Amino acid sequence: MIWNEKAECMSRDERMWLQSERLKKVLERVYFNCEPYRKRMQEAGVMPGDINTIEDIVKLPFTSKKDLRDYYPLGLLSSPMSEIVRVHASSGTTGKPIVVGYTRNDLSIWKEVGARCLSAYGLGKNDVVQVSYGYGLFTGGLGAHGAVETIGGTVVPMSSGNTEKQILMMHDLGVKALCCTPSYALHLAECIERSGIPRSEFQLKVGIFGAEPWTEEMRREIEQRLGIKAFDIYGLTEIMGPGVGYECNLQHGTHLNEDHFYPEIINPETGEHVKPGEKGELVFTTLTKEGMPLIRFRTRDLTYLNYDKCECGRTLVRMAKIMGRTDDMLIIRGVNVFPSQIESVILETAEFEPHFFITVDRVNNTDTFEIKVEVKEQYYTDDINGMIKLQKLLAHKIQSVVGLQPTIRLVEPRSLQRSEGKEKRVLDKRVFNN
Ligand code: DLL
Repeated sequence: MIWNEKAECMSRDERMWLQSERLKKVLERVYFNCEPYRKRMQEAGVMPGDINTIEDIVKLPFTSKKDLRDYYPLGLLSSPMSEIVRVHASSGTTGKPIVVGYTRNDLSIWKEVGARCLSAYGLGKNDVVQVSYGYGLFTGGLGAHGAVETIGGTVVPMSSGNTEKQILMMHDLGVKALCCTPSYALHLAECIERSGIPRSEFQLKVGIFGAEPWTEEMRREIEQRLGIKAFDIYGLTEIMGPGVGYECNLQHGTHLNEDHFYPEIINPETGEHVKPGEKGELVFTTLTKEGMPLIRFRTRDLTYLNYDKCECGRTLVRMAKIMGRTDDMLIIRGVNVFPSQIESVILETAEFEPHFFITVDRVNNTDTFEIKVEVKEQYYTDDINGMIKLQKLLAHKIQSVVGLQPTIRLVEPRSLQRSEGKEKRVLDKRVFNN
């Protein structure tokens, strides 16, 4: 189902024209209403009048997370505070969070793009949707909530945590779709398996998963364990929250709502555009936001774009699954390692549960690289030789993918901590030791 056929299926020329018009408007807004943006543009020697088409966007300076921190909490607003009806904040683990303000119109655009997502997943007014993203400053809960109400579905506003009650509500209310992080979905699947309630008693058919990177292997694992079809939803606090992008039924990439959020892919080192289809850092310009529009915001997410028309009929550009963030990448003994690579290998190997934890440290001037991983019940034995074999198997597989031999520590099933929101899978002790 397509929620807004005009917006989602318009020709590329028509969309570029729309993007150009919207870009000019948003530039006027930031230039005349937001001092830091005006200064930045003046320093770069570019005035709103110098921008005529969307392709001129490359003349504009980037905005970074650091800018948002420097102007904490709301120094980058382009609307008076009296127009701001809500704030959200990112879940930054260090220092101050990033705070974003939304006007009433921003919230209605958020609902519109959210409705596009849910319709693409085949949901409508007869469906019960459980929102298990956290409610509060995090955009997940309230963002998904607004989308469900917009399509006229029935929202079960669970927020995160209290897994037993989550399962009770899901079961008793005939929930059809579940919104949460992929890691929490996996935890819920495990708890449902252990509850003994037959899966046939649940109506669950659709998973709406995002807020953290997840691999195709993880998708298959969750789909199989919950008996559902799992869809990607993408978003970030600074730009809007969940609804910036979504998968259609064909699942050949995540469609970006580029009539509202204009994407570019740059080489993170040089800031230049990469060749079409090449991987790099995703950058967004909000074309319609009023509260806190951002121009060429560097997300740090790594992906590539595909502009071919999708067979679903949508012409919205498709983004490949996020493979990680520039700041997620571990450099261990000079080798680049992404946690998503480890996830793929572990999920492809039948003997292991999809739960692992990476610890990196530096001992005697050499990086250490350890992976704790849960062994499946049926493979977990007292037989030391059997366990050593498993260790070697995994160390070898990981080495062949990332080019580096980790130390594998096998642990019992269900012994690693489960997450209710975004999973934390890496501890880089070098950061603290330096
Ligand atoms: O995670 C917004 C969100 C909530 C998206 C619920 C989807 C569902 P932040 O906390 O600001 O906002 O984190 C944004 O999370 O830059 C990505 O690195 C990552 N991320 C979000 N969605 C996906 C996804 C929310 N579908 C950051 N796949 C982003 C991979 C994702 N990574």
